[in-house]
Amino acid sequence: MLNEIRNAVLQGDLDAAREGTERALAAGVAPAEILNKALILAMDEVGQEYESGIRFIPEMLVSAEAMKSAMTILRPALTSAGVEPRGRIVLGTVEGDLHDIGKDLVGMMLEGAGFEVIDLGVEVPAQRFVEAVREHRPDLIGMSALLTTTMIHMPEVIAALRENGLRGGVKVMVGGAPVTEAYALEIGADGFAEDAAGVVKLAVRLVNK
Ligand code: B1M
Repeated sequence: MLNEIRNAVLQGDLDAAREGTERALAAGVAPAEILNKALILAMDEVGQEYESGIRFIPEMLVSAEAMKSAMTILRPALTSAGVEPRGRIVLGTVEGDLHDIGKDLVGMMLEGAGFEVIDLGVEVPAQRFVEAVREHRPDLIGMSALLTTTMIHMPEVIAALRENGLRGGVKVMVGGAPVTEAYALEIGADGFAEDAAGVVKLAVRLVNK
């Protein structure tokens, strides 16, 4: 049964992923088993295949959608079983920037890896990140920027967190096409990831630090 769900996610079959999850829950399989041994396992494979060039972005997106479809069934069961997420992440595309395809993919992969993702959407001003950190107390924040003219808002968010005494309690990840490792270092972020597979590894590393 777990293998069926895993295959459904790998193949990007939304109905099979959801129905397989329903069947497994009805048969008494523990929600955490379904999450760890089918869904997260499949998304790990998706990430590895993307890194090796076997899978491309559209295929990664359909698998992430299948994972999301299964999660609509699994999430209430996980909550009532008291399964803790791996960590909580506030995610958004920075001020002035409305590109959200990459950010959404990053969010889906993080959810697929067992993180709780609070997605603030696009064109998110620094103050909104600050409010979200106050409200949700995340372990991490993730900022995405696709424009050279908007990535400059990333250090503003970091400065605003610092000014509000919140920087110490949250790790900051940045990414997006124009963003580099060197830029992340320069602005005092805690990490940079090039793509959605890399961001999962980064998030796991940062929450375990
Ligand atoms: Co725009 N756009 N766009 N655009 N657009 C780019 C980014 C551009 C490179 C195109 C070009 O000129 N060749 C260029 C930027 C140039 C620059 O600044 N260097 C550009 C421009 C100029 C603009 C406008 C200014 C155009 C105009 O109006 N004159 C305008 C700006 C609007 C605004 O934001 N205020 C604009 C508008 C748009 C559309 C609305 C038409 C549309 C966006 C639709 C949407 O997102 N809902 C759009 C699109 C689609 C693109 C391109 C073609 C594709 C972007 C994309 O979705 N890629 C893009 C050119 C290109 O990249 N080939 C372009 C697929 C996506 C999966 O990849 O977003 O890179 P990506 O995300 C990756 C990684 O970057 C990384 O992981 C993701 C998955 O692997 N990543 C992270 C992303 N966020 C991360 C966060 C992390 C870690 C990793 O940690 C938190």
